[in-house]
Amino acid sequence: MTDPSAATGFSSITDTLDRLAIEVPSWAYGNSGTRFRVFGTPGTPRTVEEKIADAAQVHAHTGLAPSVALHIPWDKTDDYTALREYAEGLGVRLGTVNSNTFQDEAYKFGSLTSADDAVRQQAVDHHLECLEIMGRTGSRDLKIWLADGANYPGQNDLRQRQDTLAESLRTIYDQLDDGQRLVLEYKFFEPAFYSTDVPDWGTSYAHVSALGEKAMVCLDTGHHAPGTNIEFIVAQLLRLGKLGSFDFNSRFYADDDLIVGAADPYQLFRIVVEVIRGGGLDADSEVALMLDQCHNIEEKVPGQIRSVLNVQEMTAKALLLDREALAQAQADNDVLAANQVFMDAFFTDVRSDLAAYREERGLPGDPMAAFRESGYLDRIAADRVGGTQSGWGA
Ligand code: LRH
Ligand code: MN
Ligand code: MN
Repeated sequence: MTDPSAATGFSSITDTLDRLAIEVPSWAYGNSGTRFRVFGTPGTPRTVEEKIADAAQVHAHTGLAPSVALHIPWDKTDDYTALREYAEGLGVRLGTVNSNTFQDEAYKFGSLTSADDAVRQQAVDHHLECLEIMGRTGSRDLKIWLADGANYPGQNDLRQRQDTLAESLRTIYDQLDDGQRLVLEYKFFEPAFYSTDVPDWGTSYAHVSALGEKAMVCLDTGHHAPGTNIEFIVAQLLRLGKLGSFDFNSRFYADDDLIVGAADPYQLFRIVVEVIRGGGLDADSEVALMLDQCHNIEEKVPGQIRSVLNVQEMTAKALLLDREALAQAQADNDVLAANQVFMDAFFTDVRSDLAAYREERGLPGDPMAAFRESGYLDRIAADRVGGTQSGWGA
């Protein structure tokens, strides 16, 4: 029998695929929703340990998600060393620590950008606490997303807030240990609708460049205006050596945080093509791939499994892009040939090759089916009764 993977060249990409690691967010396992309603799911975690146990299921079935991002204060605990050991006992690591200055009354008018020194100090102190936690969890990255901004023209002194932000970030940055990084996430709207203090990659880039080598940009795929060419931003930031991490998700309309690759798998493919082109999947790459998602109506653990599989599938297609043929067509200015080479990679069906690839590594060929058959969801629904289910914001 002929080897089916020979036709697609699949065997040439497995070394890179083996390196693919996608961090999952602890908050994906909690309940979430919209401002209209939060729907609960039976078996939703009540503690950070239960969130980590769910995340470990994603890794066990896919081999793709070896670490879990934490959110402080949502995942606060008394003993982070014990939490780290607990996670490692389940086969996963604790990853990025996400700060949170978007839910306290004190930050109604801003946090790291606030003109009020006491408020700003409170926000800085929160980040210093996150750094302390990172020391104990063994985390590399502190991720900062700010809700700071204004709803009305004239509300804030835009210039003051950039200056104050730079000062606040400097104070935090100076406390980073060797090997730790600060990643600054941008978002063009919400909850501030007129002006956001870190609205775009350029603003994030300006701040992290001023800080130094340990500061990088975080690109959340859901944080752009419709029609934005995100792969261009990826190419540019990689070129500048400042793409620290991704928050992957899909958006249909706003900052939906829906399953990555669900709205527009072709966009995800184009993004991954640029990640590979810029060395983001090389063995020495420090670009962190992470999901930033919530599952409002679907089951959360299989929602996360589907998500990491979507990234894996688009990565396989992107790795199969015939770069030589593409370079030739580009050099010839053969627009249609170049586009065809590109589309051929996107339309290559890698699903059976990926199933075989997983089985060769002792993983289920169909992780979604294997998880469903494992009975895990029934077990957690039965076990996790009582207590308060965690959710986005708790
Ligand atoms: C808000 C947001 C942001 C953060 C997350 C915790 O937009 O989705 O992307 O990373 O909340
Ligand atoms: Mn995000
Ligand atoms: Mn977001």
